[in-house]
Amino acid sequence: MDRIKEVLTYLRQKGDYTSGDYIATKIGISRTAIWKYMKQLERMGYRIVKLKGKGYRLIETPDKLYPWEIDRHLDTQFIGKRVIYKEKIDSTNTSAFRLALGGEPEGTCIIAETQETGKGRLGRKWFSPAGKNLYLSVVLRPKIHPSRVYPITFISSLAVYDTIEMSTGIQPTLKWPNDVLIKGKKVCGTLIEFSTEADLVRFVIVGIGFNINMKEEEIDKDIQQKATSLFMETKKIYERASVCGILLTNLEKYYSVFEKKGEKEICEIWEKQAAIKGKYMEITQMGESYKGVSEGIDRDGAMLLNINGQIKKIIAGDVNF
Ligand code: BT5
Repeated sequence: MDRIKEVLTYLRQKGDYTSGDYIATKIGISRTAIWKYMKQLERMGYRIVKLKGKGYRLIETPDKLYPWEIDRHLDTQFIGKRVIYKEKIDSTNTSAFRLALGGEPEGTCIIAETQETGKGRLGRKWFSPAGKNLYLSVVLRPKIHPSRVYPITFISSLAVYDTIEMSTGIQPTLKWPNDVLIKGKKVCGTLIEFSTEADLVRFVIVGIGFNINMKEEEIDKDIQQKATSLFMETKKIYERASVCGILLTNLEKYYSVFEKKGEKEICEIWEKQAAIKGKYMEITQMGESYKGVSEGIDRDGAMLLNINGQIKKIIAGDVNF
């Protein structure tokens, strides 16, 4: 993989024809090996033309989430430095969980073009059409008590918020606890899963489903009314590897705020951005429904709902405005 990345770097350097000899000398491999890499790149969807006496020229990069393509847009110390890429997977969260149990280090990102059993919360499904959106999971290993895990969902939502704003100029809305919406429709959801040992968190898996280039007619009928994508909002196609690099960079930015300043700071930033204080809402939780005015969120991420003067703390649920 590192060789592929190197070959691509030299191919892109001049933006013109690059001789096989030049790349071969730079990398320290034979011209035949270079030719083999060109063939491999073509099989992966890259379009390369060869001109006698001039060399190779890259004319098209495929819309694939290859690790080295994401890396070009990454500005992090550890998140996304190792990316495991799959065309198809059961669920990136399930896979990341398995890998983390086996000792996968902090920052590793598992990404797939499609998921066969993408998961939402409470056993719900995450619709994951191939080659359109982002489905990824990141392994984090914060040294915290399990009670402090919940606000990590907000780290993800805030990172997605900034990514949408930077990529499209649109300011989305944040909906408690884990949604990012554009004009009331869901563009992204986060699923946190974690493992503990005694009083400590062993690892947290941050799973993000982020709709990028999905078109209206490609959406499952069940969710057509409530889901959207960046394409549907702007009528533009986005380079997913670039959006992914920006997202992982933003994720590390907010994770470092969490590590340095704690969950209280993250909850405060999220609360401000979500502008939920004083909003009337209905929250359903395990079949029970509560109506009241939001007093904001607690430092552990729970919603504080003022129901006729009484404050009820709701740990998890679904909000209706
Ligand atoms: C979530 O659950 O929003 C968390 C979604 C996390 C998905 C990612 S994808 C990568 C990683 N691997 C996984 O297996 N999962 C994570 P929840 O709040 O329960 O919302 C689920 C509900 O959102 C569903 O019941 C649908 O109504 C709706 N939904 C499903 N797919 C959607 C999509 N692609 N876009 C928008 N809404 C969707």
